[in-house]
Amino acid sequence: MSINCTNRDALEDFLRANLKESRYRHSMGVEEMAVRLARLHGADEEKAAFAGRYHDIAKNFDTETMDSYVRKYGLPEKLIGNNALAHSKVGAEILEHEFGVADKEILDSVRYHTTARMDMTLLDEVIFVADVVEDNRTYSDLDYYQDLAYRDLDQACLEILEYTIGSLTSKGMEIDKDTLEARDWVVNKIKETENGK
Ligand code: DGI
Ligand code: FE
Ligand code: FE
Repeated sequence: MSINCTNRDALEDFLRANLKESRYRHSMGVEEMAVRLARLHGADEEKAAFAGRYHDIAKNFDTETMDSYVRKYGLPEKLIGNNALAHSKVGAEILEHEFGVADKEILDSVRYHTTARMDMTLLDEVIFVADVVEDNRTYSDLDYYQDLAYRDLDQACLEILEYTIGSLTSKGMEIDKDTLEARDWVVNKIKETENGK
């Protein structure tokens, strides 16, 4: 692997030390799925592997640790106490500032892997979808979503976003602006692709 990073061994140790066993397994699953999707859809396989492997590096921090990183890196105050949204932003900062990862595309794909965003890059889409369809996931429609991800990455993004928005809405939870913008953006992208056919 030739992704630039100051100390790959230390990064690997940090990942192992900070993830629970099941989260570590998930991360290996996302790496493998991200490579598969990158190959199928023409994204950079090395970047996909790296981003997939480390995307959840901050996921298992306790709230106090997460909040201290949110403050350390001057991230938005709304992330305080919100591990679900903070872990992707904090993860990208840790990769950049503590392990010298300089590749913006990798950092952004980690940063937006939870919410997605408008104008997603191909790598953003690969990581966003791989996170949800990796082989260790256990929900009942996994086969359907994997097949969709292999055939049509934009449509997979859309259906995952629709599912997330529906599920958060039914729980009365706030939907991040990036998630709503991502949905509108991908709807348009699909429309334009169909018109161009
Ligand atoms: O870290 P993973 O579990 O692998 O997956 P993830 O990074 O997609 O995180 C899923 C969590 O993020 C789940 O608890 C729902 C939450 N989430 C995703 N989009 C939004 C969101 N939470 C809020 N409040 N708003 C969102 O738009
Ligand atoms: Fe995550
Ligand atoms: Fe994940």
